[in-house]
Amino acid sequence: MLDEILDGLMRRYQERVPDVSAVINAMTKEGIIHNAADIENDHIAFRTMGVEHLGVQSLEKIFLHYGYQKRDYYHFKEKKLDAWWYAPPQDHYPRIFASELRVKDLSEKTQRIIHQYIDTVKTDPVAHLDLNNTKSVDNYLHSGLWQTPTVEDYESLLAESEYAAWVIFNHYYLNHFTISVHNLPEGYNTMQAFDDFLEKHHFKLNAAGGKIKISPDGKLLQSSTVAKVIEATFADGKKKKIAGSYVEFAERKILDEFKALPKEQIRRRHRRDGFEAGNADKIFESTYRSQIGN
Ligand code: OOG
Ligand code: NI
Repeated sequence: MLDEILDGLMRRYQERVPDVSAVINAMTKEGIIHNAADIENDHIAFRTMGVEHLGVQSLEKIFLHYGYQKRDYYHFKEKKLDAWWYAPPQDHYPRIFASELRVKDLSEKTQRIIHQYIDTVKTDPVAHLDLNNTKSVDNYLHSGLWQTPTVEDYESLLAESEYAAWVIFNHYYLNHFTISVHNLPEGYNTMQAFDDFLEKHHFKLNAAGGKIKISPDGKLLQSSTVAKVIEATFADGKKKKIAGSYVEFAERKILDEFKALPKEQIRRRHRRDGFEAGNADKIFESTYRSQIGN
């Protein structure tokens, strides 16, 4: 059942983000993998509006129902975001990183614009879902929760919070999936080696804070492509090129106490788990104008 929900998320995401297929094709052509099924999905990420009825406490109910466990909390002061990560019920499922915008911390004007859209949602939509019905969950995750914004509103939001603008337009569409690089063949199994491969194939990487984001313990390394620019149609029929979604890459190094284990015995629990606020802060910028060059 969880498989159906994750497959549905990945299918729409792959349709919307050409870099997904492009990266998988490049990896297959190079002989790094046989096919997409060989890729370990490290985590997927969602963005939400942090208000009553919406936000992480609403969305998380879906994943808690399917056996995910809530783990650490992260705060992003400048970006006015909160986030949590969730451990999957089994190792072959991706972790989840879910963030929400602290709407109350924004200017009055921005709050007014946001509420103009989201106030049509009067109660927690997830509370009304039959969570055992994978079809209705899948539908929910791909439904427009509120009306498509006008270009003017979108641009006003963009000026104060790029995240706010992204969520108002994209709703809960998957923000990214993440390829684990540490289990790839030799020559591609470090973040640097994988980034070299990506750049050789002309993928543009998010350079905020450097292309490779490294946790203070040195054990979680992350990179991401810059979001694909999509031609979006707004409420008034006006079109504008805006940020869509992106692809992320992660290398999780083996924890010191398991360094001596033979390679074939290494499992997820032997590697650095969780996330890192300093890395995440820069990865958020994969959809920012400063990175997509829009
Ligand atoms: C999430 C950014 C953070 C990570 O792995 O730390 C992140 C986002 O852009 O919504 O993905
Ligand atoms: Ni991520």
